[in-house]
Amino acid sequence: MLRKCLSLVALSACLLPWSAMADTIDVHDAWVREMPAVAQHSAAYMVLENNGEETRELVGGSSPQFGRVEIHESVEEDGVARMVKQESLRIPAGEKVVLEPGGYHVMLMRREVDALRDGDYVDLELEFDNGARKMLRVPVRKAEAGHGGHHGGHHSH
Ligand SMILES: [Cu+2]
Repeated sequence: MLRKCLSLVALSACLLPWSAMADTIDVHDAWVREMPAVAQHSAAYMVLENNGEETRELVGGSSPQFGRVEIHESVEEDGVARMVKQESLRIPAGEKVVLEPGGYHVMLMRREVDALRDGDYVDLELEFDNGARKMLRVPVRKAEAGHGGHHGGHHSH
């Protein structure tokens, strides 16, 4: 039984009853930026809300559609936008952290499927510091006009 369990899910999920794993993070308004056909990377945005009584940290993620998932923050230095990888993202108890264009985002790297279009979905698993994992089915959308951002690259129109 244990061996079978190990092969299916992470160790932490096997050893803790599901009640103890009850995660206190709610995800709202998640979306993935539509990518140009040639792009290998995109980003997921969302609001993470901590309804628990302890600070939680988002420590990573994975997606079957991408080779690598990282937590990034977009920063601007001397007028140049760039992204800084974060080891984790703190979500204090009772607070919300907003991941949005120009700020924090879940970076989706090395696309392994066909181009993702408005209306498609990205399966994204988020990992937290207490071992909790959260599976999300995140819709792909065109970036809103006016949200310039730096992920989209050059548009042809
Ligand atoms: Cu990024």
